[in-house]
Amino acid sequence: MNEQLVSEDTIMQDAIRYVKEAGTLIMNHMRMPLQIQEKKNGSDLVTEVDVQSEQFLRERIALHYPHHWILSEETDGGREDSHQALQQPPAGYGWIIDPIDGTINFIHNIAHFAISVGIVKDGVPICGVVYNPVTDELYSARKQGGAFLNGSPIHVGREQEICQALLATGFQAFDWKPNSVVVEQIGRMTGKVRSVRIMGAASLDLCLVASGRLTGFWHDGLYPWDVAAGLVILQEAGGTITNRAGRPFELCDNTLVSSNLFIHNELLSLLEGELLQA
Ligand code: 2AM
Ligand code: CA
Repeated sequence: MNEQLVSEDTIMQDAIRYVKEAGTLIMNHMRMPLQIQEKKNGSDLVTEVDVQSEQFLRERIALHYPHHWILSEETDGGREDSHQALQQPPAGYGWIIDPIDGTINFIHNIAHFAISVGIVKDGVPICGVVYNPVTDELYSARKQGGAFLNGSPIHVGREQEICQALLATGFQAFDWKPNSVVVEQIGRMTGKVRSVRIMGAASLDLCLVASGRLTGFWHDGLYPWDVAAGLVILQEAGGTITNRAGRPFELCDNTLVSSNLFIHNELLSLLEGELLQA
């Protein structure tokens, strides 16, 4: 097949197929003994299942789309420049993969982890697929094509007031410490928003905002593979995603603030005054 002639709809359907197959691979390892390795510390972990899921996805993509580039956590995450890899993204189509987002949840048998596959064209995210193989929930979106959960359209929530907002955030692995900026941020939210959750899988958390279960999600220090798919799904569901300065979110940004749009400015204001720059 001439891949130049393949439609984006076909690419999207293939992404869904590969992600579901990776989900089966992961489920076959659940509740089995795992080989767990520390990457940088005891909160930054990888299992052989992360690696197998990634290899599987990379092989599938390389076989069917040999001219598309791939950026994935376990292959590219060790590079010092990986966070900035997309500041000048390669031309053409690229796949940005997290083979298991929410690895700590996976290790602890908590059903909140996902395979996340985002597709970009000339640096612009155009498709996103996020699949939780335990709940069998598959979120998908194509730019200007709407967002879906298992094929049904989804939309962000209607909460207009910050006091009605259920938010989520999370810790980057190295920021799990007593004086963490996240602890201070959560402190700012107390008494002002309905509550704050720490669910542990950024791609899925973005999809929870997209489907109106959460009102907003913020997180510092994420990588392109945590975000590329959820970004498209959230935007197609009517949500907004910026950095903490309020500018449109870019994949190499170090801060992320997402919401149903109505509460966005108030959320940014609550987060204002932080030490970290966007
Ligand atoms: P992971 O499970 O793939 O590591 C937890 O708040 C969220 O942040 C998860 O999506 C987690 O992804 C991500 N995260 C935390 N530390 C990370 C790191 N060092 N590299 C990549 N993603 C990280
Ligand atoms: Ca991961």
